[in-house]
Amino acid sequence: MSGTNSPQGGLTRRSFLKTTGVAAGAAALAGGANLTALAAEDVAAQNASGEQVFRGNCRPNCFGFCHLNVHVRDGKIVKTSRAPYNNPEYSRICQRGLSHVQRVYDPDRVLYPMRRVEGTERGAGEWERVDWDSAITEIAEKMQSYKAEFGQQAVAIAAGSNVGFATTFNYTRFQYATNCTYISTPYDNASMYALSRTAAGSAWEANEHTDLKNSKHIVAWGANITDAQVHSWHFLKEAQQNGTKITVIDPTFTQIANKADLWIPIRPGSDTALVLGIMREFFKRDALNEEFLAAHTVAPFLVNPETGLFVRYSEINAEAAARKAEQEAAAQKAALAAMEAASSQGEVAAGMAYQSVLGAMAYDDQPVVVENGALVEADKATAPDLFAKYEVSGSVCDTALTLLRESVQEFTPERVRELTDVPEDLLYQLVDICLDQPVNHYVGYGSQAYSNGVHTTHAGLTMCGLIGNMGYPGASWGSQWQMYGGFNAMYLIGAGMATSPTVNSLALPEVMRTGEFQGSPCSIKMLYIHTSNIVACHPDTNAWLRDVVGNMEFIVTVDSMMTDTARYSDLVLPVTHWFEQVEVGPAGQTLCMNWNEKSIEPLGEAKTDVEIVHLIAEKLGMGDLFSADTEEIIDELLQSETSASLGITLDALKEKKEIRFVADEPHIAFRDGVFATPTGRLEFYLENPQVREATSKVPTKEEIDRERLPHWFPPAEAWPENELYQKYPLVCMSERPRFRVHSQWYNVPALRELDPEPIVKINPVDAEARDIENGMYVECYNDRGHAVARAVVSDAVRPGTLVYPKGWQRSQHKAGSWCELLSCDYDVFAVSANWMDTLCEIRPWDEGGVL
Ligand SMILES: Nc1nc2c(c(=O)[nH]1)N[C@H]1C(S)=C(S)[C@@H](COP(=O)(O)OP(=O)(O)OC[C@H]3O[C@@H](n4cnc5c(=O)[nH]c(N)nc54)[C@H](O)[C@@H]3O)O[C@H]1N2
Ligand SMILES: Nc1nc2c(c(=O)[nH]1)N[C@H]1C(S)=C(S)[C@@H](COP(=O)(O)OP(=O)(O)OC[C@H]3O[C@@H](n4cnc5c(=O)[nH]c(N)nc54)[C@H](O)[C@@H]3O)O[C@H]1N2
Ligand code: SF4
Ligand SMILES: [Mo]
Repeated sequence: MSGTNSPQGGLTRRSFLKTTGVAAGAAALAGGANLTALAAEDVAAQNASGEQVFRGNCRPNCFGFCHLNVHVRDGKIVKTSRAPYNNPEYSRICQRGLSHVQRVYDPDRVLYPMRRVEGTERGAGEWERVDWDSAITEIAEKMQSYKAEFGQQAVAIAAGSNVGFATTFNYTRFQYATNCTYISTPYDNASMYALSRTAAGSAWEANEHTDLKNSKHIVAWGANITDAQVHSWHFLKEAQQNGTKITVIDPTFTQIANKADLWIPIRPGSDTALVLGIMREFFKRDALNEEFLAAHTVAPFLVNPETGLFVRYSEINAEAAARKAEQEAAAQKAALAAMEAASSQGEVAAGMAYQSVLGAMAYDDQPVVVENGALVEADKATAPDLFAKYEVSGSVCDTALTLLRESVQEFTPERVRELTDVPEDLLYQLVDICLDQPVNHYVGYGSQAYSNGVHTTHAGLTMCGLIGNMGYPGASWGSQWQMYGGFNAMYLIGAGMATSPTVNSLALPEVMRTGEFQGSPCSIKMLYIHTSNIVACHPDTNAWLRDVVGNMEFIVTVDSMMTDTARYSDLVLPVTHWFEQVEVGPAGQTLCMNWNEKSIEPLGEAKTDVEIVHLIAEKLGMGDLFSADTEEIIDELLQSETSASLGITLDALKEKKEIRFVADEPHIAFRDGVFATPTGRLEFYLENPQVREATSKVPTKEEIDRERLPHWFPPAEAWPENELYQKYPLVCMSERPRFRVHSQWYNVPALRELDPEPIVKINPVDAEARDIENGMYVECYNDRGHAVARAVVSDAVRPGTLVYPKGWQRSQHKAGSWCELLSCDYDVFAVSANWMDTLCEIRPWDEGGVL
């Protein structure tokens, strides 16, 4: 596929745009200075007609954070249009951004506090309007009475994936101050955890998208960029038009696969095996970047086979041992002093102070490497032996690189084919591509959506480390989005510290069923849910409804829409839509803090989250700790050295609308091979594998040992060797639809016209075997639940799999819902949801049930 062919009679798409200047086409297809001018003209013209235009920041978590013009006439939003980013390459809008009017004035909006009618079932949809004061009074009284009767942990707060700067962090402060249990939601954690533990990357750090043009190849691993990153697809397309080749690794022939130069179909859940096979080839072809490995990775470090730890200089040098003992004693002393100082704030705060001082202590005790046959401190070596073998205190030690080389040997091309279904010739082609640097491995969330997902990114970063394909323009692994972390963290803990636990939502059904968490009693009676549609979006809906909703005495949901989660609540509080309040969008792929003006007065009696928290806090007697003014909170959150150094202040945000929070541009992850890990290197070998978040599962010694290096194990459920496969032979995968972000925009007429109801895509072979015809209703089911949707029979779907666009409300399915099919199982280290690690069967269905 070549970028120079074009449907416009030999003109490239770029020159076509330049010569015609068609505004509509231009707005939809590309960014550029002339387009920004067009947008600005549009706004000026509208202003003349008496319309007011405000700056909105669109902030579902699609990672875009597009700047929008919100056009207001007579106090009503009449239109949204694209507003310029400072860097015009980022000025985008999509059909969701264009249809906000229908979202703001959606008949499903919650306009008043609503109470479930006494005596009716949760979910039955019988509501009565209550006034704000009684709603807030009930919340505050219930919080106090449950805590008094059952303990501090009895009230829990759960959040979803939407972020607003003041909204999110004010809730954290509230959770701390009221000492509530925090329900964490593990939505994209496998890849991010692998990134943080091996490279200390921030969130999902990778090279910025404006750098994609510098890559010779883009390899999209389980990344549905045309639909899940609509705002970023143009970067890939423009790169392709300039000669970059795109390879797609995906079980499904997706839209991006259709536009790629090469598609590598892969068995679901097997990416790690493919990466290990690539690494084996690197070793075999002697393709390693030895300078990078020696200077920027733990490759040359000797590993003690008895302990699994790096051999340290203090083990072989008496002087270093004495120095370390001294440092340890000093650290103990400092930690005890910190504990003492914090003791007035209670036992937990004192313990945390102790741990944090000890944890932050850096010892001058280098791992050792072998150079010219002798042991030296890693930082002193210039050309360490990457494959040294050395006896230390009676143990023969290998380097981390040797251990890696050994561990990938079983992944021969034949074995890789058996596991991944990728034939040898395609593997070799992929190896050639990986070596033809720089390569941007654009990694979506597909391969991490299985129980073994943490290892795809652990292996991927290791693979890039082996050949030095990172830290410079064009070379990267990941998909890039980050959140601003330089805010005033004291704001979160300034009103008090929580001692109540963090319970992962995947474990919550079990906690509610057993009343235990980590072996101790844990009784939760009340759940306050904000910025989340957990009933529609969380795995194993039936377990959630039965164990969590069923065992909860009181559920409050704060949303602007009557979502599934709101429906299964006792009290629903109406929150403002984004354009009815000021806020900062603090994250995204553009690496900016984004200002959002208030465009219109809140509809009905809607209030901001900040106002709601203020009201509850007031009733609890802590109103002075929680301002009702969002700007005040933003201002306080920006009181930090980092914000000052970046020039991020409330006034500057108001004026500039957008300020970058990352200095380099384009951002290059781990530029020049600098990593913020304890060793300052890419730690593909982990000395101390840790669980990401404590749950009731604890890893065994064997699991810890095997976790040190990236390794392959089959997905927990969706794998042919699983016995369940006999009964449920189809792997059930979701895809992000361009019509919704998760369940947001679910009821917007303009989008429903394009995408009216839940569908499921199935390969003709699987359809025929089950008498399923295109367009008929089908029921997908397993032991956990079912979902009914319309069948789309399509060759693009891999035989043995189903693909459904996600994000419908339960109430929009004819029966059941997609997340009923999913499991709450999780990997003990990653603690991340296994969205696609799901088996099911499918059969025809009619209105009355199964045909
Ligand atoms: N329009 C829209 N955009 C969104 C969102 C949305 O809801 N709607 N959600 C946002 C969020 S929070 C997220 S996390 C991102 C997700 O971004 P993506 O991960 O890019 O989105 P998905 O559509 O889930 O695409 C996953 C892809 O992985 C493939 N896949 C499944 N299993 C495997 C496997 O084992 N190996 C490989 N290589 N591929 C596999 C699927 O076929 C699919 O094409 O999207 C964000 N953007
Ligand atoms: N089957 C399947 N399910 C999945 C996935 C999958 O791949 N397959 N992917 C998962 C992933 S990666 C993610 S990130 C999750 C997302 O899961 P959620 O974050 O629960 O999804 P949303 O539907 O975006 O829900 C956000 C809710 O917050 C509300 N909201 C928006 N802004 C505000 C605000 O400022 N204040 C308040 N109070 N409410 C607000 C919206 O109206 C919406 O109802 O979905 C997960 N679910
Ligand atoms: S939904 Fe995402 S891509 Fe679309 S306008 Fe909003 S931020 Fe941009
Ligand atoms: Mo996500």
